[in-house]
Amino acid sequence: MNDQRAIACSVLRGGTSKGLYFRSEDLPEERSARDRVLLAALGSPDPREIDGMGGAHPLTSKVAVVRRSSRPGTDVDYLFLQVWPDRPEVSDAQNCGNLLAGVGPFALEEGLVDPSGEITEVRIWMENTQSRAVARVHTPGGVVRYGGDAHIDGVPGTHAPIPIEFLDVAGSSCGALLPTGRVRDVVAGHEVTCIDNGMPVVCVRAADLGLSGEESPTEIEARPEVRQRVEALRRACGPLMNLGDVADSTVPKVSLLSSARHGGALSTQTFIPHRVHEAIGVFGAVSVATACVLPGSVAADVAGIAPDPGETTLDIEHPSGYFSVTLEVANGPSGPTVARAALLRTARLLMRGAVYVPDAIWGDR
Ligand code: NQM
Repeated sequence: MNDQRAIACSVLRGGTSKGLYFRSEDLPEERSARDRVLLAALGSPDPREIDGMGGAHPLTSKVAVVRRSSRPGTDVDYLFLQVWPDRPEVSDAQNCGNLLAGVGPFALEEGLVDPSGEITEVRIWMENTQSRAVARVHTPGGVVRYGGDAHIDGVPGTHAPIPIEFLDVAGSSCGALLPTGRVRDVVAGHEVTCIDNGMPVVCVRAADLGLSGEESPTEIEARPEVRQRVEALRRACGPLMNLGDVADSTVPKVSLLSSARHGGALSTQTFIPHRVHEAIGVFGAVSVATACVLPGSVAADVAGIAPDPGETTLDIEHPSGYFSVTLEVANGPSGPTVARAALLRTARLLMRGAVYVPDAIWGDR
């Protein structure tokens, strides 16, 4: 036996992110021990995460912790943890709808859920936001099928579709869909819409930050004055969104909006919150799409659409394509409300085995 501890682990691509998936019982129960183990497993803190499995970017330095659920009508509980590549911190402050796409396949592979027919419905409790998702995973012959003809922008090739549905994500982090109580505010001199339909997001016009909306993530990240203004705006919005001091938090995200260029509802460039997303997060897209259907919001102004009540699908453009979000819009007493959101992701099992951390990190030998 060597001087390392083996921990059962799978690596999956979930949507446009990638992460390590663990069964909850395979990690230390105590939080600081768990975080120490995860930092070692991913190789953080180190901008290259060279001594671990992390991918040196927030989108590839992620963890999903999954267990059989004891909640009625729920199959598994899913906890998302963001492992910062460059600082020794593990955060549960936000959810991740991309890693969520891998939870169904992982639960089936691990025997936490039994396959049922061609398509298995996996009912997932999302611990970070105390809300539910239902994912439909292809399981012909009782095994997960990863291959298929569904394409999502930001991922090469095609894979089996995993449709996911959300019913109750509004206000799950901020306490209300519109946490400031208004559809539009002026913060730090900018008109914004602060919204939380699964992810706290500040919507602001790209033009207000001096951008055309066509810059790539690399080009935006190379402009320190834009980064500083976005961060100042984000920190000012945090307390107004019931998130308190957000200096060290991964939320809210800031989505810069401009007119659609490829026939979608609008175009986005999203700070998550310090790097610029190559695409857009799942709940980030749901929140921006929801803002588009709320009259008077900054997003509705930019999108210029007025969807009828019922089911509507909005294509949210982002730097590597677009993200389709289907919303069930109803007319409430104080304007339109969104009762349900649905979208399509894919996922793929990449590795199944054990990840190693030094014994001294685990601390029991
Ligand atoms: O918004 C990036 C991602 C995410 C989170 C981020 C996500 C979501 O693309 O649900 O998926 O905004 O931190 O994985």
